[in-house]
Amino acid sequence: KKVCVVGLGYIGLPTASLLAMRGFQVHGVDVNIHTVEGINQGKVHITEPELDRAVQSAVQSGLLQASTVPAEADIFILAVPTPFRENNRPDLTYVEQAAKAVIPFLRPGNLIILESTSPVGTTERIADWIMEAREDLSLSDSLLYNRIYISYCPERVLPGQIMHELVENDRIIGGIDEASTRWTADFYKHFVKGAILETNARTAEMAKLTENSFRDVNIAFANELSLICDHLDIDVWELIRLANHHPRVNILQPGPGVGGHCIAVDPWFLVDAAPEQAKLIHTARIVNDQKPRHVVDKVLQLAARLRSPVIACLGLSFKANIDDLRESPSMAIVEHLTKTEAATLYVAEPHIKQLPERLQYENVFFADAEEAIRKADIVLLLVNHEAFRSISPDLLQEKIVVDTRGFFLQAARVEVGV
Ligand code: SAJ
Repeated sequence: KKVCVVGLGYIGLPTASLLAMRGFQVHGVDVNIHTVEGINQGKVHITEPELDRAVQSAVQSGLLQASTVPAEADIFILAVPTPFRENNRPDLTYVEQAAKAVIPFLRPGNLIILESTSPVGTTERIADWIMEAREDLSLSDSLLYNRIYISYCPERVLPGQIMHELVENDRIIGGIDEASTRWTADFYKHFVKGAILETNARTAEMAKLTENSFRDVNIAFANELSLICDHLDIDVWELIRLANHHPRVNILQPGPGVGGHCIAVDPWFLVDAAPEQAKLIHTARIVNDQKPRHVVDKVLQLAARLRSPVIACLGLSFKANIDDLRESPSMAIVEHLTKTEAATLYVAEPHIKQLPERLQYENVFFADAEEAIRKADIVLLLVNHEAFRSISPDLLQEKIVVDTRGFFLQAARVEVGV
């Protein structure tokens, strides 16, 4: 069977290479010509463990090729981004463009699967777009000779563990009808070891939004606790560790805020769809979005007590052990501190090679972690990278430590644990 994967990003490219490794003929599509040319040479534009080897062997085997235009296939997978606009409303432009790009290539019997995180009702809209454009196709089982099948199957992989989770995670599949669900489930069984859970398209769409909102609300709870503890002079990390000994309590970890392209975005899709009902989810978003501001205020208060303060900022990525700086609260915090010109900053981020352009100011220097700490009065830990584990606790003596992740807790004299 031939599969056409539209969108060769964090989800599409791993999926395309995995399918090729399972023997499918895969035609990958991306609007970015550099991405396409790179992939055709076996090169990968994304940092993700094991992905480069998978793409290389898929391209070498001849089963994966990339292009800027779709081609005829049996199955089409749409894996494009669904960002949100300034007003917190979902932006379906890429999904619409991807769907409309494949419509001319559809033949009776084809299956279209949407994997992009999408507002409830998007899969049905794709069906409408197809029916508007192609009178020769139908969605009815009674017209089997020209029917096509459409499903939603949300991706659930965690950046940093994509190749593993793509195979091992359970998957939810919701078709626009039972025949679509069944065919999609049969297809995923070729490469997914986890359970395949069948439902309808709207429930599957809602499930994805629910999963990320669940995590956002729970992180907001932890972040709110960190604010309360700061106010009441209690160590939030010790508090959470103790509370989690209760058999039915499992509190997540506070941090500098919530980043990434999913958890800080998806809850807005629910708020947008049901503003009257989604009150808790909305508030959680606000709590998490305000956390970086709180960290900045805390650090500025401490810096104001010093003459020509120097701050070591440890970590820029949106979470541990990755190099992704997009939508990173740590990045936002450092950028803000930079602009206030209240201190000299030494920034350490072991996963990148140089200071990002946005931080290139006279008062900001790129350094390794230990050098940054040596130079600093205040040490601001933003990301719990494994690479920071080797930092000697002695270095932190006499420093003011603002540990947004509770990382140095055991090792240092932690003055503030925001
Ligand atoms: N974070 C905390 N405290 C925690 C856990 C996370 O502050 O206790 C922060 C992280 O530092 C990061 C943000 O939350 O800034 C999100 O990180 P994450 O590791 O929780 O999630 P993502 O965004 O990398 O991936 C999520 C996953 N969803 C869930 O765990 C429910 C992943 O499975 C999804 O596939 C992905 O979103 C997606 O694409 O939707």
